[in-house]
Amino acid sequence: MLLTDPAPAFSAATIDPAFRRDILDGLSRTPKTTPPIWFYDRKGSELFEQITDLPEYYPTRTETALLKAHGADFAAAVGKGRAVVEFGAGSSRKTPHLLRAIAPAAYVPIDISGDFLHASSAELASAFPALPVLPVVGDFNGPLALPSAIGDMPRLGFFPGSTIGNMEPTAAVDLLRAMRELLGDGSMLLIGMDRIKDRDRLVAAYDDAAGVTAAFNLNLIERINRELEGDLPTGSFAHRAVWNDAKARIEMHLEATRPLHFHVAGQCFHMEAGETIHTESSHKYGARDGRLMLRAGGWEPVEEWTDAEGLFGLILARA
Ligand code: AVJ
Repeated sequence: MLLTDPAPAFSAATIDPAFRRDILDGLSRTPKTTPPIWFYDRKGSELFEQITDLPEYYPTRTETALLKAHGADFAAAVGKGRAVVEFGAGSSRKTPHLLRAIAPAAYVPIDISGDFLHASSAELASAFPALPVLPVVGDFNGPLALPSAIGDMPRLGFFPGSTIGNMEPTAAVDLLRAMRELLGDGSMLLIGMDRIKDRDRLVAAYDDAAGVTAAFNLNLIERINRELEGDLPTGSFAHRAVWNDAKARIEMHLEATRPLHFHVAGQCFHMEAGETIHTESSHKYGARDGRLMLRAGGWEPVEEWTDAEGLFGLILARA
């Protein structure tokens, strides 16, 4: 059964002040950097879904295979009757495998993209008619409240996709601590973390032949133009994906292909030819790095699963 929240705070017609602030701040910095959460408007969320089906983008299919293969392990380790709280639920396509395995008492998907969240929650609720589905529209990087309907059920946080990799290590540890606070004593966390691997394989996953990731990156410019009265010349930006070995991360940039002058929300900006807007970092982890980061964030690793090639890790931890 689907039990929904009040309507999202901002309709398409109003300027979201947080989006405005983040973009103006980010474009005023040197180098220019924008937070990746703003990729996920409706079109961005749909493009991300397309990314997950690309032959080059191994994380989703590898993690989904792990979730399918280890259901009995999860059930044994977490028990029944938990409230599953998913951070950044998106389309929730991986979630049915987990829900089928552990028979939870409630499911709380949290996502920043409200219309997308409600559509996928409705779908999930019809696939699991007896399960209370309680979507929360919000940014899990800020303060959040869990629905009161889950009462004092023990919680299992679910944070798949290596979304944690979008964060700088300090912010990632802060987020893990905040999750520990939110979920409470006795909670557990199942988290996906993408592994360090061959550089060419990593770069290809973020610069696919079909150009879907390029469209996903460039959609940010279209969104700024549409929602923040911008006049950025979409055709004068190129998608770049680079491996930063010192920081063990893939970076996505939007590179100005000529000198540019443009406006956003009444402010003027300038870019040199070749200058970039750094739009996303996707950190990758060595075989035991994830466990160390979890411990720094207040979680004790219980078990870790990986595929035969060691492409992706799924770690279960307890509070
Ligand atoms: C959803 C943040 C895990 O970093 O791999 C995919 C986003 N960006 N292709 C990732 C993304 C470009 C994705 N995360």
